[in-house]
Amino acid sequence: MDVRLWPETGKESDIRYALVWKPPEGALKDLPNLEVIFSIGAGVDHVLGQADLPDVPLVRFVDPNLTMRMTEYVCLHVLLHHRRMPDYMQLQNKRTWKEFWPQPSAEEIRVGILGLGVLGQDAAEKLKALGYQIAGWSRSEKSVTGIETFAGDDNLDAFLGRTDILVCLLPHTPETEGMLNRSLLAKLAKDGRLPGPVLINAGRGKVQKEADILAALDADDLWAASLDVFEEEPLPASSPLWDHSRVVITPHNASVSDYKAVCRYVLDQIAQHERGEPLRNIVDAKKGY
Ligand code: NDP
Ligand code: OXD
Repeated sequence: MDVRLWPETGKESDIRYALVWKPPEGALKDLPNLEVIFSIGAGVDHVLGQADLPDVPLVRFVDPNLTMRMTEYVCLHVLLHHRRMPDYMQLQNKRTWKEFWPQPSAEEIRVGILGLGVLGQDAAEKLKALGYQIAGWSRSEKSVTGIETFAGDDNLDAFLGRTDILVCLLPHTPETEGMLNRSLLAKLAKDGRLPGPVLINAGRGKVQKEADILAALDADDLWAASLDVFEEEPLPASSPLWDHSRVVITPHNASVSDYKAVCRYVLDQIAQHERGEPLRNIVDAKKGY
């Protein structure tokens, strides 16, 4: 295909498709023949936030490679806290051999996944295969074999009350903004087999309140956290999260879009569109994801 790299786009009327991550304001307006915007990421909050977004379908990235990478991240961090790796790494630094900390088995640990979409469902299935007790929470009712499902705000407290390790794979929307706050974290199970509840957020940083996460850690409402996304990215060097012994930080790379996979996906969707077939994974702008 004839590909132009912004801002060297040539004649604006030549452009029929745009492939974007975080487009600069105004980059997408004044393209009179634009038919589709493709997002390089699964999340589209930053695209929907554009002031002058053209009224054409916005297609998000949904791909087995992206899903697999996120599932790797989620399984890694659930296991990391369950098997107390941060503690063992500190002991290793001190050349200390300590054999015994209580080692509950996976089947004694209840993982709850906020957001039972493409990524949440795959992570749920793989964690289930490892033996964990899994539940998921979504906006609409779901039925997933072997997984307890909860839907809507009315069932959120029941979901939290049975959760030892909370995994957030929610998009950032007006409804989800700031929902990982003090009051939500205080509702996680207190009768689990780990020393306390664990939070893993690989959804979006604006879904969490970092000051509340720190307060919950101080108050023992949380025992540990793995955070891949932050209210401000990069996470400022001044953030106390960096120094917290029970917080694991990764730089928003839980699941990075693989460029070959993105190209395959976009070429395939364009071919379908040009054959007159419907596009897949169109974002619902009203829902925001
Ligand atoms: P999906 O759209 O497939 O799933 C989103 C899930 O969230 C759905 O189950 C949806 O419910 C649920 N949800 C959304 N809003 C609400 C709400 N208000 N109340 C309850 N449930 C809600 O998205 P993906 O699984 O593909 O991706 C999820 C997010 O992961 C992305 O939006 C992105 O922010 C993040 N991401 C992060 C990456 C990283 O590297 N850190 C990489 C890739 C994605 P329902 O099913 O009922 O619609
Ligand atoms: C995404 C991301 O949304 O990488 O795909 O955050």
